[in-house]
Amino acid sequence: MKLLLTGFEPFGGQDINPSWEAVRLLPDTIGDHRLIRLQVPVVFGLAAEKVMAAAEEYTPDAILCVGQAGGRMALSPERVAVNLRDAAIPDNSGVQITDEPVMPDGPAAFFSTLPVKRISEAIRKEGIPSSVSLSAGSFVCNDLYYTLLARYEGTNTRVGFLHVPFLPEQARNDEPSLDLESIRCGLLAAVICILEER
Ligand code: PCA
Repeated sequence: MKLLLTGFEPFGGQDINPSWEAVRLLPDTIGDHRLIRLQVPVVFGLAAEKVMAAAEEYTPDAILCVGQAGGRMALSPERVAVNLRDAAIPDNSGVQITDEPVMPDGPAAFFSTLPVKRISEAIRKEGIPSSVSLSAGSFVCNDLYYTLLARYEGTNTRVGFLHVPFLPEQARNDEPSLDLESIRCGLLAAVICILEER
């Protein structure tokens, strides 16, 4: 099985993004399985273009995108992507999009085609905090997730999204965070769960 695993570049004035830091620590292979890792720009539209181009090249069986969700305490598989671009901050191209659809003629939402509850359980079994999240928000993570779910709907390519907390060095005041080793360990558990689904 081939799994395309993506993480984001830093955004919002930060100089690190735990999603890419964790993705880059995973190996290229697990048993007979291949992991293709890709860093993705935090730019509306462009993020999905880059991931779809890589997916055309590598024809993965599944795509797991990982993103930072500051303020969360747990690794959270996302159940739903919504047809909405509504950003509280500019993306990395400097543009702040509000109240627009991802796809003008698309459905309101798509559900994950990876098993969010089983992935969350697999992470918790490693002793890492995890809970299923209903929505990936309305910024670039959701934009990427929605576009991929639309593109691969009805195909054999399954698509999921995992949000991860801040690293300790990113958290201000009493914001929650998780160390990189725990995030890496939880992500690995999620990946193994996806690989073993087949
Ligand atoms: N998190 C943002 C975009 C990039 C990232 O890592 C989000 O949740 O939309």
